[in-house]
Amino acid sequence: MVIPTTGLNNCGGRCRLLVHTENGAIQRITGDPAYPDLMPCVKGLHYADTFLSPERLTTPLKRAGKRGEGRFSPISWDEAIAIITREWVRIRDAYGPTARYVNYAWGVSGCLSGTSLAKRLLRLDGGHLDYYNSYSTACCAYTTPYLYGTAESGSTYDTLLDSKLILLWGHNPAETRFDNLMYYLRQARDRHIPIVVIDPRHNATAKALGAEWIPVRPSTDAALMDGMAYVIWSQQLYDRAFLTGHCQGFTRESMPKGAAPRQCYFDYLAGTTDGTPKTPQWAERITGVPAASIESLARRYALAKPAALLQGYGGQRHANGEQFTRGGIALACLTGNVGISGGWAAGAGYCHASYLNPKLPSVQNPVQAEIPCYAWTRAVAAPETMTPGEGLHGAEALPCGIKMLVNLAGNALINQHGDVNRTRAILSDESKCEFILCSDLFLTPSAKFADILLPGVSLLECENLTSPWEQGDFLGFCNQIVDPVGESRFEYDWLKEVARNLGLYETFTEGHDDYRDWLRDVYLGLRQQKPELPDYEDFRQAGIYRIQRYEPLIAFQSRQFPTLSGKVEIYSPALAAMHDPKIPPVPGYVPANEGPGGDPRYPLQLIGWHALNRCHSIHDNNADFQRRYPQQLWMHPSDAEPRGLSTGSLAEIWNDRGRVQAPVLVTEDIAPGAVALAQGSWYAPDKTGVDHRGSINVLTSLETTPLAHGNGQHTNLVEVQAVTPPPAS
Ligand SMILES: Nc1nc2c(c(=O)[nH]1)N[C@H]1C(S)=C(S)[C@@H](COP(=O)(O)OP(=O)(O)OC[C@H]3O[C@@H](n4cnc5c(=O)[nH]c(N)nc54)[C@H](O)[C@@H]3O)O[C@H]1N2
Ligand SMILES: Nc1nc2c(c(=O)[nH]1)N[C@H]1C(S)=C(S)[C@@H](COP(=O)(O)OP(=O)(O)OC[C@H]3O[C@@H](n4cnc5c(=O)[nH]c(N)nc54)[C@H](O)[C@@H]3O)O[C@H]1N2
Ligand SMILES: [Mo]
Repeated sequence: MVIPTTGLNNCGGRCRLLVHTENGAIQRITGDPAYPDLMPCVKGLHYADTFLSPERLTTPLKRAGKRGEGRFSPISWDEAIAIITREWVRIRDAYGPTARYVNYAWGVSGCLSGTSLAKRLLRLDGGHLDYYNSYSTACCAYTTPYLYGTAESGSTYDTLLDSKLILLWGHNPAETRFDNLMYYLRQARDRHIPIVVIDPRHNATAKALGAEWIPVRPSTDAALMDGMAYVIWSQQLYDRAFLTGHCQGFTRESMPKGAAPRQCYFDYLAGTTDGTPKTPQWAERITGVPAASIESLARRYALAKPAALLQGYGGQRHANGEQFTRGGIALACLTGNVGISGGWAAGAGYCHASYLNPKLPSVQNPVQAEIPCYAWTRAVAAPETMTPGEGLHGAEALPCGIKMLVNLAGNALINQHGDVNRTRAILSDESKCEFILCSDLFLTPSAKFADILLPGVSLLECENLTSPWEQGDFLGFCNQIVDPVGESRFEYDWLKEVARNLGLYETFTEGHDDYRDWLRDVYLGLRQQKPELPDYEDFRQAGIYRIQRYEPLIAFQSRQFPTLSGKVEIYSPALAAMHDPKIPPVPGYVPANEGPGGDPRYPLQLIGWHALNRCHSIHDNNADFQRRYPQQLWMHPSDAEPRGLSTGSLAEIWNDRGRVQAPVLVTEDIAPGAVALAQGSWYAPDKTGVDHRGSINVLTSLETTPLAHGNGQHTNLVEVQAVTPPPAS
């Protein structure tokens, strides 16, 4: 039998999968040539190996040792549900609903997820502290609206085929996917559209497309953008009509009332007020990109109209990620590449064209307070410091700290969050957070910190509705292929029992005893909006529905910008009013604390990236993948040689926050002074606390970014040295 289904993890795509079974057992998973833009990568092809492994959790577990030790005793579902209900109510009554928090977790990125269901139940029961932002796009999604009035600055990727030059800036879709972006980039390459990749690493996309690579020092992109803008301004290559017609603050004449004319972007470039012209030579000293390359790139970008500058999220997951976003938008506007096919407006680049978002009816949260998602550890450890200035929304202060953490299908309690050693200390203190509830497939580094750990079902064991990761023209269906492993349960099936104990069964389920009934009703609701959708049974069998009459969408084609001024706010009065030197009124480079040269003890800049072989931490325990894709520290020969390191040497990488070990890959594919470890490998400390899997978050910082209060997890200073092998015994 061949059963069609779709991926459900947060991996940058929702691939079309064909699961081949014999007598109910999975033989293999393949792609479907009928959907060439939705072909799976190595992860999708190996879901059965990863998810149906003998390491699966099979029963509910209750913590037996100290929190975080990873010792548990099996308990029955009834017992687990009774404990959950008791803690849920106890914490609500003792501390109020704001003490309950559902952590960022995207292991299940479909219509029904444990996370969205738990929030639903908490809201029906008095509410919970919520979060805003994401670990993905904190800086770009928060900052883009200051300039454009919206984060929807992306067009559909098919429009890239009208480009004459494509810049991929901190973007690596050959590994991160971004829906069907590579499908169009490959076509662009075949049409000889030049493509340039700007990244500290010669990334897989540059290699796959044979693109030009411009290595840049991490966290310095905004200086490179300034240098390019300087060339375009001083050589008068800019689009005067777009600038004067649609933008505020490039020139003195277009400054808003009340702002000093010399605060404009061109004066910043000229160095009128700070005495530093942002010349390519200036930018070279900061970024490591030769001035001649900067000038050439600027000229090519300004002259090749239309040209597309796409920003990935890698450049903004930095301590000064807001400025990366603003600099990209400034260049797109400067060259008039906004609102035209083949151009690209830069910034967050969201594009929800033709998008059908299958969702449960929403329930208002009685609690107004929201924290930035990256600040949850602060809300546990030092809630009194969580103020509006620190990003608290909807309240002046928190009435108390987080006392109950619900973490369902997520590994961001430990592995995906920053500063693992600090986070571990916070979570280990049972007087702070009193109850931690997790549901996962495996005993992950986060799951080890659970008080109650529940076995979830994988995407092969349940149904769900899916939609594109970010943009696309289809609705997908996740079909159940095999029975749940052991006693594992889909989150709905125990949450509805907690609801029953709370006297909320009817309101929680609205008559849907089976979660599949919700899926059907959500689908039928969408069908009312889009009557072209097929009958539900036909849709399930097909596993996908492609929307008819799909139109390419070009962001800002109408040249309307939903800002206060109606113009693109290159000069932002709202940001100017903050008087924060880290968020200047116009775009521009702001050095990161842990930028190049920031600390003589730690001369190397460490970045992470999302590698093909994992979806965040998922698949890291797949033994076959471990052999095929070893975790390695990328290092330039000029940094490796003086440290006596060669490919295969075991290195220790450290800073004040911790130590990790990983084998080295000496390569010219990374900028000198930068080192890189793929994010997501499972934190594996020894007794002294040194991690042995190259788990990058041991080294990352919990510091939040100045405007968005986001995660700068790619900004880290470290030192590296060879680990002397232990003497042979
Ligand atoms: N295989 C795989 N794909 C994924 C995911 C996954 O875990 N695995 N996760 C998905 C999710 S949830 C997200 S949010 C996205 C993430 O998408 P991104 O955030 O775009 O992915 P990253 O790999 O972190 O960064 C993209 C590139 O930016 C580069 N980079 C890092 N620092 C800098 C810098 O300072 N300047 C510049 N110019 N470049 C820099 C990295 O080397 C990398 O090649 O990916 C999605 N796709
Ligand atoms: N240093 C650094 N840290 C990062 C990033 C980075 O670039 N650098 N990227 C950040 C980004 S963009 C993101 S989105 C976050 C991701 O953070 P998370 O969403 O927490 O990451 P995942 O590793 O995808 O966690 C998913 C968990 O769900 C489990 N799981 C998978 N399928 C199922 C299922 O069907 N049911 C249940 N119950 N469990 C399931 C998996 O075993 C896994 O433990 O990480 C962030 N962390
Ligand atoms: Mo993400």
